[in-house]
Amino acid sequence: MAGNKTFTMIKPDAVRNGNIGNILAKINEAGFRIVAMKYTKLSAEKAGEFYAVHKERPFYGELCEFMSSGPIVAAILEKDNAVEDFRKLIGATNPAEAAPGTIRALYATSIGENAVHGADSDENANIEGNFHFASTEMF
Ligand code: 3AN
Repeated sequence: MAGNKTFTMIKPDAVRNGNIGNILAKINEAGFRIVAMKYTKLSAEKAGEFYAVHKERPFYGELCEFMSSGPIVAAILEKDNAVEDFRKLIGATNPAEAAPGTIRALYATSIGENAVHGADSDENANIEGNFHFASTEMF
């Protein structure tokens, strides 16, 4: 059965472009409840740890540099079928291929600087949520 929590980050490009409020509004309109949220900044080392699964990919260095280039908003979200529904809400990794109205179609600038992260499985949502939040910060 699909789980009811997912993990997201509003990435440094979207924060720099002033889109935190717009993105949170889309998340709320889509029926997600915010379980935990913080405005924070990843060190290059922490970004490297978070994206360790992509270590062998050619864009890993660029990705870690970008994700530590400015503040982000990290959040745990709750809704039935959260992981899949959130991936639909954010759209394809490449904004040029993201469906109209999705967060990446609206606010991403490139495949690397694509405005938001969304966990891709229940297992990763749990790992990523625990990476950013202690259980006492979840409501
Ligand atoms: P998604 O975030 O849609 O799950 P993944 O897991 O394939 O996509 O990639 C993780 C992150 O790595 C993406 N959000 C994006 O920022 C970056 N990325 C993916 N593909 C590329 C690429 N070809 N060039 C630069 N960055 C990329």
